[in-house]
Amino acid sequence: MPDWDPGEARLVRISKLLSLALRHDPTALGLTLGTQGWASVDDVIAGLLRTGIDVGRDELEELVATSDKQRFAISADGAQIRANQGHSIAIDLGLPPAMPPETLLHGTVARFARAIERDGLLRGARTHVHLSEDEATARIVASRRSGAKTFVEVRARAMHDEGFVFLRADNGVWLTEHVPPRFLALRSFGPDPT
Ligand code: HQG
Repeated sequence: MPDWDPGEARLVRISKLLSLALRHDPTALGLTLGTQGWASVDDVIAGLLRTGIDVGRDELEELVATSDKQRFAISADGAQIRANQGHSIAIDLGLPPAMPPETLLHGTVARFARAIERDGLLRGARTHVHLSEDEATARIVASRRSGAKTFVEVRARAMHDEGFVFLRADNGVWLTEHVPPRFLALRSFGPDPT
């Protein structure tokens, strides 16, 4: 028995390729993204096959349904797939502006804290700053990086009331273009409940 799970490794690999193609570089799977970031499921399956991964439609649908962060969505007619958030290419997801809760959180690492307090939260390479509704999710986002984890509390409702636009992606991630320093405060995570 291998000491890693070949099934899981395969799904992670597919998920990473989908993230790359549907958020950043459609040519990675030979795709063209249509309006609102949708790509044809048939094209995605053909693109994966060209990279040596033979995925059936059912398996792809299962991956989308069970993805831990609900990164992808399949259209109601089953013909199209898109990333719910995380894009660096300019995609209008067609989401309506939404009223955020009083506060939203952004998981990050302590080494960015000083720059964040100075410049606010910047979207970097992505189209938006990504914000979470709860501490558990912010902790998962922060854990993608090495070093001490920390999080930023954003006075989202106050920003909204001043005219900043917030979108809520289909997986519950909140998106906004920039969080100025006056709306944020650095916080420490409590003890990890897991
Ligand atoms: C940091 C993942 C210095 C910011 C997650 C973050 C999310 C600053 C990094 C989604 C800064 C950007 C996005 C400033 C922000 N100075 N550093 N002024 N402002 N930063 O990956 O939010 O797993 O682009 O704190 O779940 O970490 O890919 O953004 O550390 O939803 O599906 O700059 O990606 O989803 O990093 O993650 P990212 P993020 P997936």
